Amino acid sequence: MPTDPAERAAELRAAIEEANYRYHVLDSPTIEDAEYDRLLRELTELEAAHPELLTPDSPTQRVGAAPAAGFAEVRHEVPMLSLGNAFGHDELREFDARVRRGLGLGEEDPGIGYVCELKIDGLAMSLRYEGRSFVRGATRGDGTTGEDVTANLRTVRAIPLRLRADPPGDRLEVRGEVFMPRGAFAALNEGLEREGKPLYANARNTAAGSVRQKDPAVTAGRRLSVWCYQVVGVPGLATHSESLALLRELGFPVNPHARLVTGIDEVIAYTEEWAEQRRELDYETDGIVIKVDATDLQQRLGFVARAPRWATAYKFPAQQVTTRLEGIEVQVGRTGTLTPVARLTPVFVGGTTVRSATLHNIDEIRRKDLRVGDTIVLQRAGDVIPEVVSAVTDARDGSETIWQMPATCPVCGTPAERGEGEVAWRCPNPWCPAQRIGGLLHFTGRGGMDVEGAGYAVVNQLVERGLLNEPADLFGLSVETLEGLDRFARKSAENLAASIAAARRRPLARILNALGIPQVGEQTAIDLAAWLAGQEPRVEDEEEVAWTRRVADRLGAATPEELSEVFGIGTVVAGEIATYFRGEHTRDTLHHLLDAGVVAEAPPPGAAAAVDGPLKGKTLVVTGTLAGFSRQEAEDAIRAAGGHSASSVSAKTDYLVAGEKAGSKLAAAEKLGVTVLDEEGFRELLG
Ligand code: 3B8
Repeated sequence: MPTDPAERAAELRAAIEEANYRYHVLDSPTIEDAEYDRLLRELTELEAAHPELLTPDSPTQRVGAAPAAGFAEVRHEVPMLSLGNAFGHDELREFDARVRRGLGLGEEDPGIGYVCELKIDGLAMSLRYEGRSFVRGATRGDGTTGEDVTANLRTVRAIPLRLRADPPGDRLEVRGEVFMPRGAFAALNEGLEREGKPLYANARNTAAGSVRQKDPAVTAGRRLSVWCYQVVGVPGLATHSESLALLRELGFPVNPHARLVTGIDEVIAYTEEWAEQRRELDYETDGIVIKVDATDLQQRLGFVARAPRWATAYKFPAQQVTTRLEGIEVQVGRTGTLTPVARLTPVFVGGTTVRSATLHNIDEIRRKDLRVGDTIVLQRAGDVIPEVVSAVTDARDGSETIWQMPATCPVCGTPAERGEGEVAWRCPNPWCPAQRIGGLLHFTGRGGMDVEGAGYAVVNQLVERGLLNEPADLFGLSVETLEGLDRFARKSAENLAASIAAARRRPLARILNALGIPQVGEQTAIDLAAWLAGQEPRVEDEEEVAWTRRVADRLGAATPEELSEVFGIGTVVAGEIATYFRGEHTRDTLHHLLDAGVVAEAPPPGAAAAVDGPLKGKTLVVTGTLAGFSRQEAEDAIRAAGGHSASSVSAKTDYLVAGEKAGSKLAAAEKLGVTVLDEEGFRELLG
């Protein structure tokens, strides 16, 4: 053993890196866990005794300090796109036909070389290396801007902190999917169960939460892993297969089941092979990714909207199971909407244990003729929320009962109302506790002030104890108070207090969205913020506090006429917004927030300027389910193309994009003569 500490440190690092590589990349561990821990401990001690030997890419540096503020934004130089979807083999053949047509190939030409990969149900990440060192890890975010989660990703042992070989060029970006292995997820839930704590619903969301939480030590305990599948910006790679080989050489874990095949029939055979076999893997997959292998062909095919034309994601068919409808409960939302929710005998479907599923509204229950006590068919496809498909009428024995919507709000007892032509019943009582809790949760939620750790359990307790009556109260909660909550220890109370403190300053649009102004969703909040910033530009050197006050005053004085001039706001909504800000209750709410030290970040200059694109100046509404886009993706695609995504159909709407099960919005569009597009038409419009 060398006596020179520098030499010994190098030796230990090499041994630890080798062990990691053998474990995560080669899947053939050569040393015991105990030996690994011993090496790591020796290196830690050595570095403590000789701090000059410490390097940022040392394996001891996986668990570092939490970033002081929230996660910094990261702009992806090359956008992180998403994949189009193919459901069923016919759609796979259509994908192949599009590829061949795009390349000008005829029937007689040979099959395309495709790489088939398992589609890992995790989170897309970007990993950046300078020289051989891991320097930055970021989430996909909206594809253009993600979050810097380097400190958390360093704890993922499958991510090499140092490369095994020099990368081509001095900078390298690798993309891959971070996930929580089934085994790690099960172990985590078993631990929680023993402690009597609530369980996590599924591995993917738990992995997402683990990557986005504040303390790297917590992430380290979650045993996340990664499969890498893409190299960005390395010239001279002729095929995707070569990229995968390069990734392996550099020391990245590349899924061993990727396969190069020829022609779509072989792709289909691969999907069949994995449809069942995938259940034996220690990680969840929700489909197969198919990529044109040749890089020059990829370049010729290019991109549509925000997805490459040279790749697609085949989604495994939805899993269906049967279970029993034990009862129907009514939930009261933030706006008072009463939503019937099915209480089910728990079943495992699509990677999650499902205990409840929304039934949307009473009309839906009648249409499907669902009765309490029925055996029902439940379906869950990919990341889609579980859906009650139908009742198994043959299984009825006569004991089933027809359910009635309660006449009163189950929370406050106020008689429920249903507006003319509306499907939903509502609780009209603005003081209903359910609405208050819903409103507060909206305030603390992701699209709002994003207070990590202020979920239902916490908000509900705070409201019940009279500690949280209105949004501003949140900012007055002390660590001591929080420590008194059920299941709170000093550390969790401190963490929550820190995330509350961090939430004091948020972009103006997010604050506006957080308020839960009637009819104002994410997009309208963005438009309103841009307008306000134009009306009340922040003067150079002006404190944000002062600017926030000016903006609040301006809002309080806004007339319906002015508001209806704001891009994207119609006259009806303008009236509601003006009434809301004139209300005494709103004024109090805002003043209390300002007094509690809430400040708005000014939108960046030019935020209001429309993006140039095929949808510039157009307003679109998306309704129903689209096969190839989630709702968020469709709205992002509209904004990226310069368009405006609104939530309700009006005379100002240029297009309604109607997917499966489009309902009242489709009817409204037809009545107003608004052009209705199907998904295909929408894609064409996006160019
Ligand atoms: C291009 C290629 C997105 C992806 C991609 O296992 C692109 O390749 C992508 F725009 O999202 N979840 C994979 C997986 C995901 C993607 C991918 N390959 N294996 C996955």
